[in-house]
Amino acid sequence: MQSLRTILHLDMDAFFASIEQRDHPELRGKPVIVGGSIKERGVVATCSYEARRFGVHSAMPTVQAKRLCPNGIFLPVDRKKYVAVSKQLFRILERYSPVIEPLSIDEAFLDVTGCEKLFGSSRSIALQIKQSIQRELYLSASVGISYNKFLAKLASDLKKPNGLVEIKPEDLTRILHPLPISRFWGIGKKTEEKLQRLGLRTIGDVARMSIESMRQRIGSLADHIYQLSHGIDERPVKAVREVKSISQETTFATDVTAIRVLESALLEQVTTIARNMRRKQFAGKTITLKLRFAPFQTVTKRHTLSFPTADDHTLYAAAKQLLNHFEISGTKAIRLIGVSVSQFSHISDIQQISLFEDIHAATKKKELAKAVDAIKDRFGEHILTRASLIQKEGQNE
Ligand code: TTP
Ligand code: MG
Repeated sequence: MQSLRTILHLDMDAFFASIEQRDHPELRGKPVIVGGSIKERGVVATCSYEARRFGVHSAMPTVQAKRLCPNGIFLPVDRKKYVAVSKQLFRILERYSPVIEPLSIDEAFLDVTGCEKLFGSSRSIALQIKQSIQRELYLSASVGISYNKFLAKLASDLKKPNGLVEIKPEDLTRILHPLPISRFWGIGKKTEEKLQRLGLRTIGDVARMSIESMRQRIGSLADHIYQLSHGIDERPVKAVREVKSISQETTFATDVTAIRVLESALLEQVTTIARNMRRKQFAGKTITLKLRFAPFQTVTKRHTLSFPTADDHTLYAAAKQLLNHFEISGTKAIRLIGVSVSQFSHISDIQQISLFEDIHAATKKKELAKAVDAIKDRFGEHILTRASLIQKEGQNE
């Protein structure tokens, strides 16, 4: 049974060419071709719909485009400008849903499930987005609406340019099944060829096959393709928000004065944060410690390391040092402790490990952290606990 979701897929129309037509009114209504030059054996990045009538399309050598459309207006790619417009586009989309998955410079999925109360029906949300883009950017977009990603993406392409198409469950046989198998989204050319060799031409042909014979003929991909042919696609819209920091906080049931209890809480928090960072492939430089003294005085201290890390030990050592700076004497009661790590880099960008670390030991530690993460992923967060945490739990008894 599929969960009920409402997903929009938005794709700008002739993106680079439309921006040029917007900025140069004399180009409107004309065949505009944006791409590399003939001299440099360039290819077409895109072209206006007027140029498409001549058979020009993306990735075609510009020399061939010139032959097909000799009176076309050929322009170079002004990538900086298009990236700036793309940023403005995504700012508009963010007003309508926090769950946005960009697919390219001019294309995104939006999960708008539950946004109906705020903005009206999914069709009305799509219309509002299209209108905002038109009013603010003077550009047109095509939007597809459906209950999953595959169908929403398909829908946005059905009435380009300036389209708005919704695919409902009852439309499957009418809209989906007559389409050629090249419209399956996310399957490679090889699989497509395999399906062709089986004599399957349309998505409907696939839907009518028995799943057993599909499995025999194309192996492990059979189930996925079969599901798509029946309009089933459970892939979620994956929001990529810029993560600026990862933090953890603990509010104690009773105010705490013992440093060991604070340290244990801190270790647990840092371990969780570090694991989360490794999962996201992040390494962070700045560690911020937050303490709330009873009744409600909150103080923070931060430290920036000379190198980014996702290592539990290094992060914990830094956090503990910050805690020591507070000189908790056992008299001041603490209600809340929290820690956050920020100033992230992507792990793949970090070539160097700390000069002060033994490389072998560092690798070992990383391997250990990876193994622990894998176990926790399988069995849950609380399966492995560090010795000092167990000690803390023992003390509490
Ligand atoms: P697309 O969305 O594929 O194309 P488009 O927006 O120009 O036209 P459509 O109305 O069919 O959506 O790609 C978006 C931009 O990405 C496009 O304007 C130019 C660039 N691009 C390339 O540079 N090379 C390519 O091969 C393709 C397909 C796109
Ligand atoms: Mg586009």
